[in-house]
Amino acid sequence: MPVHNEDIATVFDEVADLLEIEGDNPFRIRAYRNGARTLRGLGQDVHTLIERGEDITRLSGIGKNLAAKIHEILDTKHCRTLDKLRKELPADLTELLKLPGMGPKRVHALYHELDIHTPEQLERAARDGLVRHLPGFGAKTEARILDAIQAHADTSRRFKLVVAGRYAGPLVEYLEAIEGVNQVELAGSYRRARETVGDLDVLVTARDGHRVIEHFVAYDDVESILSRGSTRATVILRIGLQVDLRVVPEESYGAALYYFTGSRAHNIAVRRIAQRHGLKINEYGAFRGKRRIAGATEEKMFAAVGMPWIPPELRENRGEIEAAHAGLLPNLIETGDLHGDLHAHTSASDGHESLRHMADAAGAIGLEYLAITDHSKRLAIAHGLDSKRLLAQLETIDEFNAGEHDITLLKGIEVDILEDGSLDMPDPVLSRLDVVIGAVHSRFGLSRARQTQRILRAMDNPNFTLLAHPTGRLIERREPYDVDMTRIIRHARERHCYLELNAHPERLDLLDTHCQLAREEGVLVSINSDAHSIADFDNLRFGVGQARRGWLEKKDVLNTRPLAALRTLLAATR
Ligand code: DGT
Ligand code: CA
Ligand code: CA
Repeated sequence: MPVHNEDIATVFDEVADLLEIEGDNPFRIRAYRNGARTLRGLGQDVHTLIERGEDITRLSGIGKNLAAKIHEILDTKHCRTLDKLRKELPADLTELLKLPGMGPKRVHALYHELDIHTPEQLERAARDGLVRHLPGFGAKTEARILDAIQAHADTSRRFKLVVAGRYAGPLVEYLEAIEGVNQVELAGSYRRARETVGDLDVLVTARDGHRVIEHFVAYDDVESILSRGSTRATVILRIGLQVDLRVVPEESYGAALYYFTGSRAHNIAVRRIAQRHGLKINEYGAFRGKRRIAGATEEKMFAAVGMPWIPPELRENRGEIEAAHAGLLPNLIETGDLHGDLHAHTSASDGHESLRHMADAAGAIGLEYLAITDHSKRLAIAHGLDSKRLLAQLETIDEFNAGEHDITLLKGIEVDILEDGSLDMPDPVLSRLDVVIGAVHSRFGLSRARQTQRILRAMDNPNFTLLAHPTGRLIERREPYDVDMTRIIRHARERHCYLELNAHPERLDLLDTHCQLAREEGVLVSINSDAHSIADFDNLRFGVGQARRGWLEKKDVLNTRPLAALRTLLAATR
């Protein structure tokens, strides 16, 4: 079982949380948090670096102490510091941290002043009006806590698709290696490529269910077993991710895969249609009376209800059933359709690699072109470029393109859209670029009217090509800013500019429903990696997954065009 950066970062976060609850030294706490952030931002697993003989104390935020902890976790899969802290503090305290608005500081106060360590105790104390008197609290906070406890009862943690994938991949390999196992397939929201998953649903075909379940619950990464039977089991992995496993016979494979892929809304709508045909469908097959008329493949299941196979990403009951009946299903884009990438950073701003390395890496995965789009100067924390530094970069790009390479670099910038809608770079400089990506990085809290106006104005600049990460949301971390996306999409059509689908797994922004809208309005979408490191080019496949959820075909996506055709489209924005 490989240990991933995410595993180690999770340990460091928990250590930091528990130290803060104990009231430990702030520098020590911050060191763990910085270490976790560094690990999450690394392009590759830290054990790979170590195997290559690299000195990890050279990574920012990783000193001798944390490096030793990393080695300890890699070698023993344990962290003694964390084990000790967990023994010192009541186990439920971390449950309190999961409540929105409840940081370690507040948990510290609740624990030390009121001896509260479970959500139930907190609820009681809040109802009794005891919480408002604590330092850093108040009557409003107390009311919010009560709301949060109630809301928390019916929503639990979801995992980003990329994170779930890191645990799903090795688990599938493990299951495939079990004797007697034929197929192993991930179903559920993971197969539909939703941006987050609540749990993993794994389907296995095998004769001997017992044997598969025995092996499954013995998997090294299983922390606890919630249930186990002869054909199904549910476990929780150490990272906290739940996995549902079902074992079905070969002849029900298609039916079970269809049923457990969902979504629920899609399944219910199709089941209704089946009933009209006098059929019953469940996870074992499609039945007319007692006779099974389909079940071995998904295609046959769909055929039984008079439909062609529908790609999993569309199964949300958002029009796919009607489209299937009418023969109007989209021919969805695939990763291989992409010819280039229009958004990447270098070490000139906040990227980790030189321009040359980024270009070579993009060429190596078969891209025909790559736009270099570092930040503009307003984004000071990202070391954004002013005109002078940008002009120097343009010369480097000319030199690169004059050499013998498989890939062509395009000149670009990710320019800040300022609060009044102007762009953070003079027009004469922008006019020399191939790609001008406008981005909102500040004042997320503007009113809907002002935020929308700000973006429309930016699009009015004739140099503006592409709107970066259009809603600004960070999955599970930051809500989208409030804008009128319909107006923005229509304005993009009028101004002949384009929208980005930012493929960074924390963003996946455009949202799927906005992709659908862009397609209906005839506005092209560019699926961009927003790469800050070489490994980030892998983001593109998540972007394609999201685009497929948004019904996009090859023709709807700007960067499926070969370079010559792309240049024509980029010029059309001016
Ligand atoms: P998640 O895990 O919250 O990200 O979302 P899903 O879609 O993976 O949902 P999950 O894991 O609860 O169930 C997986 C699929 O199994 C779901 O999409 C549809 C199917 N399914 C589960 N329970 C039912 C049910 O009671 N009725 C129907 N029609 N389908 C169900
Ligand atoms: Ca699921
Ligand atoms: Ca499930």
